[in-house]
Amino acid sequence: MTDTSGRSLCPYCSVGCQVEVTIRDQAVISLRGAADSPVSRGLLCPKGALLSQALDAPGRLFSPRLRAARHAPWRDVGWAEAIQEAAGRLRAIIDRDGPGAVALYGSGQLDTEAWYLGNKLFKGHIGSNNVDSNSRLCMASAATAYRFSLGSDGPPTCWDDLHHADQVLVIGSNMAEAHPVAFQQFVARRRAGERAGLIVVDPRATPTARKADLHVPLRPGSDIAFCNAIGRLILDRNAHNRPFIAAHTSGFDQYADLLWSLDPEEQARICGVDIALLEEVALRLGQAGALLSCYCQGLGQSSVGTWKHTALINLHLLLGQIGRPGAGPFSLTGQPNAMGGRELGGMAHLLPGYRLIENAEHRREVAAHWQLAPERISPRPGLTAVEMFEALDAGDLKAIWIVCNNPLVSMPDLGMARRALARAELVIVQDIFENETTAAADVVFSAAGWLEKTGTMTTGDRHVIRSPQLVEPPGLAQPDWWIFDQMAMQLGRPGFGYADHTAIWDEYRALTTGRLCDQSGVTNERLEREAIQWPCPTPTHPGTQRLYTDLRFSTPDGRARFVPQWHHEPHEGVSADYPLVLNTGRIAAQWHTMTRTGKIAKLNQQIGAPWIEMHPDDAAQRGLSDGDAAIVRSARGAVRVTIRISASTRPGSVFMPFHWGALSADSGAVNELTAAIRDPISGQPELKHCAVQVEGA
Ligand SMILES: Nc1nc2c(c(=O)[nH]1)N[C@H]1C(S)=C(S)[C@@H](COP(=O)(O)OP(=O)(O)OC[C@H]3O[C@@H](n4cnc5c(=O)[nH]c(N)nc54)[C@H](O)[C@@H]3O)O[C@H]1N2
Ligand SMILES: Nc1nc2c(c(=O)[nH]1)N[C@H]1C(S)=C(S)[C@@H](COP(=O)(O)OP(=O)(O)OC[C@H]3O[C@@H](n4cnc5c(=O)[nH]c(N)nc54)[C@H](O)[C@@H]3O)O[C@H]1N2
Ligand code: SF4
Ligand SMILES: [Mo]
Repeated sequence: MTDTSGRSLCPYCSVGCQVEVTIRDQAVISLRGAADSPVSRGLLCPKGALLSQALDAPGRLFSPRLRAARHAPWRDVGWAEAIQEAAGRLRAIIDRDGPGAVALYGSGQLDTEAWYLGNKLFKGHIGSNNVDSNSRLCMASAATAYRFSLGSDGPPTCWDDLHHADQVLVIGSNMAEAHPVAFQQFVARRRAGERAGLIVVDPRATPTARKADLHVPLRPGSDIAFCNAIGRLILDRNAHNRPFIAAHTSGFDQYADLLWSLDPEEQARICGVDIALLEEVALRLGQAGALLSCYCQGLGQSSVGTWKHTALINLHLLLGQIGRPGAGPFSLTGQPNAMGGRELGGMAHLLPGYRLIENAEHRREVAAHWQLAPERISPRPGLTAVEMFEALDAGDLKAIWIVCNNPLVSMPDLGMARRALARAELVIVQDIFENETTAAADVVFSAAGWLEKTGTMTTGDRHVIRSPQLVEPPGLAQPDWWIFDQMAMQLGRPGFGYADHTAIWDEYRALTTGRLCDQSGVTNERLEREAIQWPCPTPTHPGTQRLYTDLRFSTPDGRARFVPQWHHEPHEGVSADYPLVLNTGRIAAQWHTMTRTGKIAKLNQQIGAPWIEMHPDDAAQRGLSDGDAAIVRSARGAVRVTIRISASTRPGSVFMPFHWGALSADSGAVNELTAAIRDPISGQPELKHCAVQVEGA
C-alpha cells in the first residue's frame, strides 16, 4: 500500500492553520503544521496537533437512524429509507402549515458548498427564510456593526496585521486560548524585542491579559463607557486625526457632541477602573503608528453587542487607524467557516454575496441565479437561532433540521431549548458524532467529517481554502452537501443532483461577482493549489490582503460612519437572590461541546470536572474553599461545579467554561443558567452576562 499525503485546514478555529497529513490504509500516520501555510507558518496548537485522534473517537455515527417515536429504540437504516422518511415528514408539515413551519439551523463549521446548498434549498425552494446559524450566537453583532460603520460586513484586517501593528488592543477576547497560533506569533514578535504594545481589556486576568503591558479589568458589560471615555480623552489631548475625519468619515459632529457631553470620571466609575488607567490607554492609542484591535465574544455576546462594536470602530475612525498594514478593527471570527457562512448568506436575514433578504433587488438577483421566480424568496427575514427555539417552544414552528451544531449544550436557557425540541413535531439532526442533540431527534443523518470530504472554507481573515478528501468516510457517512442534495431531490425540487463539490462551488462563486466578498476569481483549479484572500474578482487576480486601503468604504457616499451611542447596562442585573455576574467562555484545550476534543486524553487531562472561577473575597464570604463542591443557581436553572479560587476574576464576578454537556458531565451545562436575552438589532444572545448565586453543595 502506498502512502498518500495532502494538506487540510484545521477544522477548529478561524486562525486557519493548515496541516500536512500522510495517510496509510485509511489512517493518518503523520500530521504536522504546513510550513508555508500563509497564516500559521507551520505552527499548530495542541488541538490541531492531536486532530488525528478525533477521527476514531467513540460515539461516531456510522449510518442514518430513525425511530417511530421519541422514546422508541433507534433503527439504523440505509440512506434511501432515511431520506424518504425525513423528506416525507418535512413535506407533510409544509403542506399542512406552510413553509414558515420549518427551519434549518446550520453552522459556521460547515463547508461553504454544503451550507450554500442547504440555504438554497430552504430560501429558494421551500420558501422559508428560517435558516440561521450558530454564528448568530457568535458573530452577528460584529457583522451588523461592520454594516453600520463601514457599509458592509467583512473584516478589513488580517492575521498578518499582527506582524505590523505597533499597538494592539485586545478587547473582549482571550486570544491566547481561543486563537492561540495567531497570538503566539504576536507574542514572539514582542519577545524578539520589536516595538509592539499590548493592551488587554477584559474583566478577567486571562492568559492573554497576563502578557499585556496594560490590563484594564473593566466591570463586565461596560465596554461602551470604556470606548467613549477613551474617545473623549483623545479629543481632550487633541490627538484625533482631523484630515482623516474630514476626508473619509461622516457623523463626526454628533459623535463629538456625545463625547463632549460626558464626564470621563463618570465613565471610569461605570467601568470600575481608575481614570488614570484610561488616560494611559488613551495616550498609548493616540501615539500608535499602527493600531490594531482584536475583539471577540466579550463584545459580541451582549444585549448591546452591536453598539459595543461600533463604539470601538469609532475610535479607529477618530484616529484614522484603518486601511493600512497593522491598522484597523479586527473581529476575530470563532469557527473555521463562520466567515464563509456569512458570505453565502447562511443567516435568517441574508442571501448569498452579503445580500439582504429585505432588499428586493437582491432577492431578484439571487432568485434569477437559482432559476426561480423572484417572488419565490420571501421578503421577510426568517427566525434567528434563539427565536427558532422559542417558536418551537410556543408551537409556532413545527420542524427543525439541525446540522453541525449541538444546541442542547450551546444554546442559552437550555430548559427552554429542551422544551422546544420536545414539543417539535420533527427534529432532524445531522452530525458526525452522537451528541446531546442527536438524543432528542427523530431522524439522525450521519455526516462525513474532517478529511472525509472535500470542501471550502473562509478563514477569519478572508483566506478561501479548500481541503481535499483524504480518507473514506466510515460506514454509510456522507458529505453534508450530498445529504442536502438528496433531500432536495426527494422533495421534488428541480436543479439539484450535483455531480460533485466543484459544480456547487462554481454556482456559488458566480453569486459573489461584484460584491465586497467577490470570489469570482477563486476557481476550482486555483483552490487545488492555493489559499486566496477575497476580494478576488478575476482568475488572475492575486487576492486582497486588506480592505479599504483606498479609504473608500462600502457606504453609499464612500465614507465610514461614526455611530454614537451611550453606555447601557446588561439586561439582567444582580439582585439579593442572585448577587454575582456569571461570565462564560472557553479554555485552550477544549473545542465547544467536546464531541471531539473531549475524547482525547491529552486534551482532557488538563481540564478536570466542571469548575467555576471565583474571587477569594466572594469565596470567603460564602465559606467556600478551593476544590469545594458548589451549586450555581440562576433564575432559570442550577448546576454543580468545583470551586476554583482565583484573583483573576473581579470580586462579584464568576467565570465558567461552557464546554460540558450531559454526555461529558452529569453536573449540568452552563447554559442551564444563561438567559435567552439578545441584542435587539443583531439577535446575538447575552451569553457573557447573567445573575447567579453560588452556595456550598
Ligand atoms: N480553545 C478554543 N478556542 C476556540 C473555541 C473553543 O471552543 N475552544 N471556539 C471558537 C469560537 S466559535 C469563538 S466564537 C472564539 C471565542 O473567543 P473569545 O471570545 O476570545 O473567547 P471567550 O472565552 O468566549 O470570551 C473572551 C473573553 O471575553 C471576556 N468578557 C466577558 N465579558 C466581557 C465584557 O463585558 N467586556 C469585555 N471586554 N470582555 C468580556 C471573558 O472574560 C473572556 O476572557 O473562540 C474560538 N476558538
Ligand atoms: N454559555 C455560552 N454558550 C455559548 C458560547 C459561550 O461563549 N458561552 N459560545 C457560543 C458560540 S460563539 C458558538 S460558535 C457556539 C458553538 O456551539 P455548537 O456549534 O453547538 O458546538 P459544537 O460542539 O462545535 O457543535 C458542532 C457539532 O457539529 C459536529 N460536526 C463537526 N464536524 C461536522 C461536519 O463536518 N458535519 C456535521 N454535520 N457535523 C459536524 C460536532 O460533532 C458537533 O456535534 O456556542 C455558543 N454557546
Ligand atoms: S490555532 Fe486554531 S486553527 Fe490553528 S491549530 Fe489551533 S485550533 Fe486549529
Ligand atoms: Mo463562536
